[in-house]
Amino acid sequence: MSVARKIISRHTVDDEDAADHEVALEGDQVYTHDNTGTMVYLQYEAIGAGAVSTDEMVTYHDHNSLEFYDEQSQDHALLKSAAKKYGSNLSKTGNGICHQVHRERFAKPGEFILASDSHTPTMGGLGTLGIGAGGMDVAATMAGSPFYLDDPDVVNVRFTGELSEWVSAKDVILSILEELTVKGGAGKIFEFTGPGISSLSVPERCTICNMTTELGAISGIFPSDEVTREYLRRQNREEDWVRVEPSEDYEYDDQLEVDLSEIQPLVAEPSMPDNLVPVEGAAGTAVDQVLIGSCTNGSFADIASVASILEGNEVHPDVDFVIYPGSKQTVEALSDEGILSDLVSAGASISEATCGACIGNGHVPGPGEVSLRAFNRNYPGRSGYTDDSVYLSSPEVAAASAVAGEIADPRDVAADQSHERAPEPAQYPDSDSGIVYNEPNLDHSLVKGENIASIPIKEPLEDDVSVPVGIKLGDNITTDHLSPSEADHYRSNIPKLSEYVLTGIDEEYPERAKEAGQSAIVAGENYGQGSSREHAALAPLHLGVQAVIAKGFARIHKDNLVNFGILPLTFADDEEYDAIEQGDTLSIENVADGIERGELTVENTTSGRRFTAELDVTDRQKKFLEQGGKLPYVRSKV
Ligand code: MIC
Ligand code: SF4
Repeated sequence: MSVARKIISRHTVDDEDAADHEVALEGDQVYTHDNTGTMVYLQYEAIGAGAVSTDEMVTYHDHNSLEFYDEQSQDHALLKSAAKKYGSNLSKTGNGICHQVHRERFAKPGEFILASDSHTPTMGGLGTLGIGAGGMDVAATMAGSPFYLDDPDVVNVRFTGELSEWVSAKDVILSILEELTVKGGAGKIFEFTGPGISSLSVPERCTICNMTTELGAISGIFPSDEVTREYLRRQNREEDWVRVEPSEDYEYDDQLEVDLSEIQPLVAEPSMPDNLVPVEGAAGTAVDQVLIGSCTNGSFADIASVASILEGNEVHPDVDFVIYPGSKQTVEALSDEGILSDLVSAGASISEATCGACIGNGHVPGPGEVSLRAFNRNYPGRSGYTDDSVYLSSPEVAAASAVAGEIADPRDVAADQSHERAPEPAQYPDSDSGIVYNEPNLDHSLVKGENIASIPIKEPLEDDVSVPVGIKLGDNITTDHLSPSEADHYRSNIPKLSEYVLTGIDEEYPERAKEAGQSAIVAGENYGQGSSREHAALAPLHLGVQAVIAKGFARIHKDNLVNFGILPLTFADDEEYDAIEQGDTLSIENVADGIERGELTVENTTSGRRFTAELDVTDRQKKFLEQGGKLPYVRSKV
């Protein structure tokens, strides 16, 4: 078997509710954070379960750790109290980004981890299967329900050769993204093998797995080998190591060959991670701001590599250069090795270990400014400024550009510099001072400040639905469009959050949808790509959205729509998309019957056209749609 298949089969449980094409997986660990976690816990409370049932759970204060708004402090108070009540460990403000801290301190090879964040595949760098899901699905797994997954295709990416100087793991995944695009990974797990992997360290492997999310994939994974063992030894937890490798001559569902020595530095231009050009193509573009970090490039290795480019150089006077370390452990290691002071004296500024600017929390670029980021996403407006111009690259390209004041090739800027690829400290500092280990205490009360609204529960769908098209959208709509980062402080207050739905595209949409009472959304391919935030379903639900009719959906978002009772329909014939206009009235009769059959007839009463919309969901999910969501169903099971 492949590594992914081995882990899947070891975690598959018999479950009568799993469809034939699904696997029902039992989770070893779960984690959540301060952007999605309040909904996780409010739903967990509504389920009525006791202490968390997985072996380990961690709650991270990482996205909004800087607490710009008191609403975010209220979220933190709720999460702290919930972690104490239900028995989750808590990673405190400033301790670091969930995916980085989790791989440093908690993830174990061979295990299956579910978390309420789309970049959970980062765990694959350790030979751990990490999958991202919406908060309701994470709450269900905390309560002991399995996680249902469409049986994936496992695609083998076979690496040969070794990376050349100043080319890094980020360039590897960007080059795969260039080939496959942001929807190329749908329904797939990417498994990285071949002779080339022995030259890639665990932090480099994590960078590659992290951005399998941008491929739209379910996950990415490396084998757990001697490199993994060595990393865990440096983390003082070699006892967590087990070998997990694919069987020899295993035949994967698909295969890709990548010669690492041929990879060149790449840059993603605004505003999609697959809008890639070779660094020469973007070179010369003046930059106002350069940022390095996030769960993709915040490791010790990434930042030490930046320091070697800055050696003997200085940050350009016109550039703000900020480093966002991925964890407190990274800061401690950089400080122990004397790298921190080198960075600061060369002109870098060092942030608290947090997601920060990656989702528009700080360093929001101004009008006309160019921002270059060694992060993972440059969706429109994600930086916090609607008309932003954000480029993505490796930390090495970013550092060279910070020195040059314009996008530059590190092989030019650092031609005379000596460079060790992906350096690691002999031993990582293993102080857990940022982690609070909690035993469950069900007598504890949840702290709910005034911004913590109750979770919306949908009325079951009516049998005849007649609704206007509130908005017609194009391809690749992200959950950042649906639930914009500028409103992240309202993540626990869906009525407030709903005022921001799709405003980056059409400022009047929320008002229009509200006035209509009930409505539908029409969209193109890959609707709901990006983050796992179920708010991207909950906020439209609050505006009265009953159905989304699209050419295609991203996995996590489709599950989120079903979990909250919104119909995710696809056109049987994509040409029907062209015949619909915003404002047309769509009428669907016999909804219950259509849900059962997986096919609904839609009449556009404005144009007089009738067309077929397909509903590709399991029998279990049909029940959610009939009952108004997943919550009543899970509650009846625990
Ligand atoms: C993101 O990178 O978009 C986030 C913020 O981490 C999200 C989670 C969220 O929306 O809170 C993700 O990737 O799932
Ligand atoms: Fe945080 Fe950005 Fe990673 Fe999301 S992508 S978890 S916001 S660092």
